[in-house]
Amino acid sequence: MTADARELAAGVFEGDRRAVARAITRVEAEGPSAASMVRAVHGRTGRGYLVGVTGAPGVGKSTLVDRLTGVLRSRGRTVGIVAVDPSSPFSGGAVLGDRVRMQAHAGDDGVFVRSMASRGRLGGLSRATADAVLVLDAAGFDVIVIETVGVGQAEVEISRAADVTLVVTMPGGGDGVQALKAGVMEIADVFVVNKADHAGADRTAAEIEAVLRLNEYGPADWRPPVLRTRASEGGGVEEVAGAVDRFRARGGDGAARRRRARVQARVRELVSRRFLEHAEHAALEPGGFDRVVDEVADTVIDPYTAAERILDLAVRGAAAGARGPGSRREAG
Ligand SMILES: Nc1nc2c(ncn2[C@@H]2O[C@H](COP(=O)(O)OP(=O)(O)OP(=O)(O)O)[C@@H](O)[C@H]2O)c(=O)[nH]1
Ligand SMILES: [Mg+2]
Repeated sequence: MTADARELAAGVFEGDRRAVARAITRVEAEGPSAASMVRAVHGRTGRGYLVGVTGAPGVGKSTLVDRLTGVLRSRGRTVGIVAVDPSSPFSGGAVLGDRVRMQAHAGDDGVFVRSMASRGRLGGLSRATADAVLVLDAAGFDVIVIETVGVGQAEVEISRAADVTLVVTMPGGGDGVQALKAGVMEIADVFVVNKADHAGADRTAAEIEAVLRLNEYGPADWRPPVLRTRASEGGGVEEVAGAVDRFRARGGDGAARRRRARVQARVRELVSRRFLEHAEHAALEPGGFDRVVDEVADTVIDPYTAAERILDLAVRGAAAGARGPGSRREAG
């Protein structure tokens, strides 16, 4: 951990907004400074409650998050928000839109909003988002909201990583349930049918209820409620906050298990990434990885043999590195 990161972390622990912003910028970047930053703050994490909000573009997630933030603030809770700006062409203006909406909380030290762009770097997005959440957690925010568009697997994964997941939809075209992408239905702890001022909200809610009756989604001790909101006026948002509280307050070890699954997934992901980096760039001689790939492309060897060979070389290289310095690149 660098002295630099430690100093920044001290600012984060005090809730210094500039330090929080700079720390998030660090974790957004790929490379050793992100790891160093996380190392510096991680001991202070684990207290914030993580609320994932996902749904198709334009259903009103940001509007809902804004209103929910208002409700939480009125109860004295502080709120950190990470909004993942999708690479989807539907939502080009999301970042600006979020900023404008969040003006309602401008000047409120109890609210911190950060937008992250997913464009062109889906691979590192979930890591960067998870690390930004850790920074906000270490800064002492009571609730941390993660808004993602439920379009890609990475975005869905990000929401799944929360303590509670809200799936937002809206009435439309009589295909409310079809509009929920496969994989999104399963992760919802709370369903929100927003834009309930539009026609068809009751029908959409009924369709979701019907699907829920036929399937065993989510934790065994919890039946996901289907709530209707009019986020632009704040209608129904108190009920959403209430559902989150009830989910949080329920007994059992569900919350601990989810948390454990979350950190397990993170550690696994980091190990795979690091291992691949090591195999590609450090364990084999320069160009070695590409040469193995060439052999597969030329059908000299098959992909399984290639993987075995690389694994073998990488593990042997790592073992040699563990015995003495100099034979392997230092990991960040
Ligand atoms: N009629 C109606 N419009 C709403 C409601 N909630 C949000 N909107 C509008 O729907 C539009 C999209 O709202 P956003 O909150 O930006 O939706 P989003 O899901 O965050 O959108 P992306 O982040 O771009 O995916 C905006 O014009 C909102 O004003 C509602 O309850 N009723
Ligand atoms: Mg939004």
